[in-house]
Amino acid sequence: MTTPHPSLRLTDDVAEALRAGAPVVALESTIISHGMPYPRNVEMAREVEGIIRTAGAVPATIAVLDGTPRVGLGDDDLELLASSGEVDKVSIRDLPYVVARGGHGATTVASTMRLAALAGIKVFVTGGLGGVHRGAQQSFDVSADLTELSTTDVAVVSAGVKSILDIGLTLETLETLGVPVLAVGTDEFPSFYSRSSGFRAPMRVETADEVAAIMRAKWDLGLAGGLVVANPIPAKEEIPAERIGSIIDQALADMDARGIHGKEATPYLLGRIVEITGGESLEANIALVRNNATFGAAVARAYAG
Ligand code: PSU
Ligand code: MN
Repeated sequence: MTTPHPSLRLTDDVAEALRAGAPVVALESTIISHGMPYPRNVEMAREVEGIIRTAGAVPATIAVLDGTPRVGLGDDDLELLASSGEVDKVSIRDLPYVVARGGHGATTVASTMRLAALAGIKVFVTGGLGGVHRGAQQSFDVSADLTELSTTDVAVVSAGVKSILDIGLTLETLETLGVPVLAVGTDEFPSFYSRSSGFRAPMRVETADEVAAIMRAKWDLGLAGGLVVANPIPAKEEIPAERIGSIIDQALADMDARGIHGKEATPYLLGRIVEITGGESLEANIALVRNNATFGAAVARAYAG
């Protein structure tokens, strides 16, 4: 095992599990502070921790609080992340700033991966990954989630990539960066709210054991970096691609009309899609996170052996 980096503060249960080589699952906090409205966000955060515990792993939600990178949070911490307006969205480039200033930061996939790796955690569960934005040919807006996946040894369980992004260019970039993309039980790469995306998944797996074996094979070969585990939303909870497609187009048009870009883009789009769907997208989002928590805990158990 890795000794956790001394700048991190771990909860006792997370520290103990890591010492014992027991399964631990990292969770991000941008999804709480900037991905869902209050109070569904904090209910989701608590529920997902419970799912992971029930499945036999220890949840470690990650955030920066008062300048300290925290791995494992208490109930009050989750409440603060969910309800305070004072929590910045913190990706890799923002980490030094929020730490030095003693601020609060909700970590993205990229920064959660990095802090998880510094703690010695190998499996991370989220909802959706960042990627190459539509129009990135002009805007250069490519999430640091992708570059992080190229360097940091963590498997990230998501429901794929939303079509607020350019899914084809995101998959091409992951190939360039040497990141395995494993779709669970499907030939098609899933697109978050929908099981289909129109893109074939590069690799298919059926079980958590297979994912764990691929993680070992990658790192045993000295191939640095993460893996994308793309777990489709359950069929009964999906919003079919035909229906969500036009809603996403509407949200993108509204974003452009308001001149929103950069780190505000993803939070704005998620919120706007919740508004346009009258909350249906929020319920789908929560359902897919639950499903990922169950599978991610199984991967963590399989990897811990
Ligand atoms: N996609 C979602 N929900 C989210 C995010 C993405 O469906 O909450 C968040 C994640 O934290 C992801 C981040 O890492 O947005 C990507 O932001 P950016 O594109 O600014 O890197
Ligand atoms: Mn961006």
